[in-house]
Amino acid sequence: MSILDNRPELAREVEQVAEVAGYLWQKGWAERNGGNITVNVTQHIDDAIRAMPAISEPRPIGFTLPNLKGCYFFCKGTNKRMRDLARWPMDNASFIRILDDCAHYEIIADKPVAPTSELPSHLAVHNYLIGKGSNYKASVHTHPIELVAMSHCKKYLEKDVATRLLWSMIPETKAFCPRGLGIIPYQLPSSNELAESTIKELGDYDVTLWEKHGVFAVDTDVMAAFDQIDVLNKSAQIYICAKNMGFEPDGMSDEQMREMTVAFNLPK
Ligand code: 2HA
Ligand code: ZN
Repeated sequence: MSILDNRPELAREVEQVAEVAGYLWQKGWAERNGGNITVNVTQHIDDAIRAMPAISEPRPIGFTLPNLKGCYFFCKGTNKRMRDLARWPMDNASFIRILDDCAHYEIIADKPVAPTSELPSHLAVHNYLIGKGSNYKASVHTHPIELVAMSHCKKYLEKDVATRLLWSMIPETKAFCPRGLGIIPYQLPSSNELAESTIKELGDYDVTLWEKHGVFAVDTDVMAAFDQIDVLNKSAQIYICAKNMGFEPDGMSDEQMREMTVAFNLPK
């Protein structure tokens, strides 16, 4: 028996997570247990799921997150590998229920796989998204090689320097990542400080770059969050490829960027 039996919409969410997990591994962005994914699946939860007994004790989230009352999430497991999540999603992730105190969660299915070490930051982000009435349901954290490499240089950590550079490498980047790349100065992984600074930047950006660590992206679903990271990292690869050929790429001119922005009706 699985929670996914006779629940095609929920099963589809899990399939999408598994598909993205496979991409993250194939791209070399998910060494060992690197990265995590959480999806707010509350819209697919029925009364039978609400009545399901917990298969773990209540565990503290670390924050009180009032907008998550009654919410359910599908979360990659801590210490689990993306490449395993791709093949066996229900052995490497679990569904959790947020308890009414909004400060604890419990695992409900299928197996008692403890959620990601970044659960506090992921849940705090979901709490923030719900609070602002967003339709975003998925968050993805991963370690894209070229973007992380760029985050080791102070120049690219100045506000919107990397955004402008990456947008100018290929016209589609601004079209498909119109809010650009927010920058989060280095913080300890899994820390509340990292969660808090990520949330601040998500007011202006869908994708944030954690200095010397990785990216954290949000979007309507897991595939869309992955696509934004993929598009940005592709631009980073083009930039680095040009540098490796021995020249500084010109990038699209300001005029070409303006033309694009108008033609695709993008934010300034
Ligand atoms: O969960 O990438 O930052 C593995 C990580 C933590
Ligand atoms: Zn990480």
